[in-house]
Amino acid sequence: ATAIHREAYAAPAFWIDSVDLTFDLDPTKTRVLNKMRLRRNPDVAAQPLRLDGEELNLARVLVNGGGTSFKMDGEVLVLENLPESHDAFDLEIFTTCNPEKNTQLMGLYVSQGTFFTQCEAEGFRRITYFLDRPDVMASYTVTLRADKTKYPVLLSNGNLVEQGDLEDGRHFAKWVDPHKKPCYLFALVAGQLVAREQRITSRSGTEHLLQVFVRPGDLDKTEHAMNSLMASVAWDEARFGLPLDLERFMIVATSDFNMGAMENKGLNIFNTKFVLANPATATDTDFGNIESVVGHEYFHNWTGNRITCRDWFQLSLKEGLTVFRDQEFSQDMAGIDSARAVKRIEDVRVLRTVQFAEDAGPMAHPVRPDSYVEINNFYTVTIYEKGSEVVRMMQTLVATPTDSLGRAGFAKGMKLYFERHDGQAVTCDDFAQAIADANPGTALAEHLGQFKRWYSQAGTPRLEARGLYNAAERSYTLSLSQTCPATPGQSSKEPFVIPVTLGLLSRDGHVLPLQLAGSEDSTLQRTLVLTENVAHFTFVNLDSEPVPSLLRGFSAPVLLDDGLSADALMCLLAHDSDAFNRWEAGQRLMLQSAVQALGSDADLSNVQALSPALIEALRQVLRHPELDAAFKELTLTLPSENYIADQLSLVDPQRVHTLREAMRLQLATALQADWAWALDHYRTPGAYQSDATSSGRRALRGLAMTMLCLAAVQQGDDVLPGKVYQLFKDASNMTERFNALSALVVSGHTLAQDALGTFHKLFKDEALVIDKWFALQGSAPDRAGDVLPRVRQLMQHPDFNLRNPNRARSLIFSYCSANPAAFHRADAAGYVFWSEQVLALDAINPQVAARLARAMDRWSRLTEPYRSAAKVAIERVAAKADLSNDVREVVSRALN
Ligand code: BAL
Ligand code: ZN
Repeated sequence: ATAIHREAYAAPAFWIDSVDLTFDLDPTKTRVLNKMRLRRNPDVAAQPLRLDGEELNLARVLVNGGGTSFKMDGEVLVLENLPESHDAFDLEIFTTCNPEKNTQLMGLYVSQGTFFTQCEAEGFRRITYFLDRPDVMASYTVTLRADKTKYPVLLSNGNLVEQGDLEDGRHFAKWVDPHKKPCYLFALVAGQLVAREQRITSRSGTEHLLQVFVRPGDLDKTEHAMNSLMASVAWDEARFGLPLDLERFMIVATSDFNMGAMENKGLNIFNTKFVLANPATATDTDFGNIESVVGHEYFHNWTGNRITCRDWFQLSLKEGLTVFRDQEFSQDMAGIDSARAVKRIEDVRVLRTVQFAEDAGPMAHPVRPDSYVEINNFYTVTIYEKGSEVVRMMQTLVATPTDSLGRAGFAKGMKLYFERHDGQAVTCDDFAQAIADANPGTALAEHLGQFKRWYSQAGTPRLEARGLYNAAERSYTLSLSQTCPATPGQSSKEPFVIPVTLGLLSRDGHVLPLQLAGSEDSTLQRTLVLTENVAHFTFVNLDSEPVPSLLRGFSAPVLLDDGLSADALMCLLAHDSDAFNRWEAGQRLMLQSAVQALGSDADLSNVQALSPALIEALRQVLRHPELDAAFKELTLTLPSENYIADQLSLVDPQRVHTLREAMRLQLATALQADWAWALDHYRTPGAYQSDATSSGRRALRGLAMTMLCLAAVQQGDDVLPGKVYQLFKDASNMTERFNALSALVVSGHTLAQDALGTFHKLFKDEALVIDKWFALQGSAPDRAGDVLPRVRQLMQHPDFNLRNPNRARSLIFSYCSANPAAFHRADAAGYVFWSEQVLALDAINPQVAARLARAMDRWSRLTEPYRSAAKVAIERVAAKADLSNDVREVVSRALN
């Protein structure tokens, strides 16, 4: 397969103005009649029409109603003898396809007897021949015909304009989408579904119908998704003035889906995981995820659908922006400031553990990549989460004295973006230009050209900060410098524009005013903008040496090295008014303890890596009368094994695991009485509520249960685990039940097996809960090398199904990607398992296989014997002749 390059972009030689599609839906042979109206693009030299297609059976091609000659170039349909004039002409193509055989879940497929589609990025070509590229935007009319008993519900994009019965027990529905769209936003659904419906009136007074379609029996799990959808509609209108532009907005859930969800115009298709929830089956995390994914897909209606991407290199134009919007939405929904901070911490934790690792590995790529082999491989945390950080920095950089967060300026920029580009397919440059042009005189406008390096340069910049206090001058000079490591294809980097939001504290924790030398203004917090490799900022009128609180709220996606002492970090942990940095201080202290212990020759299983002072500081947080439970849970959770490993140049996963387990046990036993207090103090009596405060209480109780079980197992005490087992059995909601189950499994108590059996019996008909059951076992601590045999055994379980992406992810990915010490075995058996599963999945679903392939991204930093064994396993996959482009690209990059 050859790489596609961003620089090679050329406008299409033809435009498609309208498409009229008729589907005769049949699981094994669906007939698709595609009538298009096309015209030559006058700006492009005359050339043949080349239509993309994949796994289609072509029956007929007519031009203006008559036969025409055509040829095939691979799977591309080439038409050379088209009318030469620039007038529009009709092209009719008749094809068939086999949805039941479509295990890739791209294009038209069948899931549990219902037809679904997935077209982004290049799935429409598996439905009909087309110019399958996002800059070709057409009007769609869609007629669906199918057996009325088997497929009573027939849905497509836009508005239902006609429906009725046909002969032989069949019926039809005709849909017209009033908005032009690229084909990746096309969707159809046909099957036995029921809907929760809600009529709403927008701020401007227009009426809309909202529908959430699910399988019969799942209706009692749709209330939260509907509430989230209504909240999303209201939020986008209130915050950005963006209303719902359709009479009807539909969400349909399917249990077979490659991604989380898909923003097809007016007909979002969702993985059930992000729709179905009730207190008995879904955790607080599920409730939160549903709110954010429903928001995300809905917000795409403007950022993605009304304005779309010119080409797939611009993917972050819609994804980074829409993630930013869904993160802001979730923060606004959380309400109180402390809950907003918790959401921010959670988002940053994902960015730093997953995206920073991507930036440091073989798949590193810029937010706007320069080339790809398979676009499906580029739906990454870099495009999404780092892309969101780039948008967030733009907001920060358009701040003014009267709009300190930049929200008003950013909203102005969005308005200009829509004024300029509504209905168009554009680039990341167009977006950045609009935000900057709407905010003249701001840092973004001043540095726009340089700022856009965040789009073009891969890698995580390192920001070094050092402060020097001058007692005689009562001044403090902060020196900031930046570097960025080389990434594949980019050996040297130019400096980035880095917004550094900071505050200063006195050693005893008081807020100090910030006054830059030469300025009269004094504030409690400000944002410095670093544009050079090195810059110095001097603050005056300081009576003592301050403790700097840098990069507040994680104001830029960089690795910060501030050289702060443990004492200074203790001060921030106890006093910082910025909740993010308060949490970060605790994480840094734990990380420092871990790195120090790993660098020593100590027996890691018995090492007391956390200092008494740090334990005491963490106790103060846990017992704090004012801090929220959610914040406490985050602060008392150790950095993950993967994140600890990321700080090391050479990684021995077993040593990292042993050390983190020892640290956790230390925290469990040293604070045992405090954990018992927390478990009791944070009960949430009464009916289940999914709000931030209640969820936080449950999260902290969950951590307390795990810590108490760990301590109990160590001490040979069965009473406490018995109590947790009782909590498991008596729980009135899934969060509490799963937390209790997880505490037993994680601590390795003998009651765990019994609890797992009970859990399966209770929820055997709830697919999403059974996914949790598999995932918990795949990610369980490996005490005797028994996790892999257990995973292999679970693959034989009647409930396991490799074809279902959720199930494959729950067991196989949990083991390979989220359980490093069980996966990196000295006997290489984990790697053998990985290579077998990548190959098995590749034959079914290359997209899912390529995701699993990435579990080996960090192989070259492993110590021996892991490193060599990992390489052998990757080479074994790479040696397979008929590998998909998806997997081939990942393993080739890993070996390069
Ligand atoms: N566009 C693919 C799914 C999503 O990001 O919403
Ligand atoms: Zn998206």
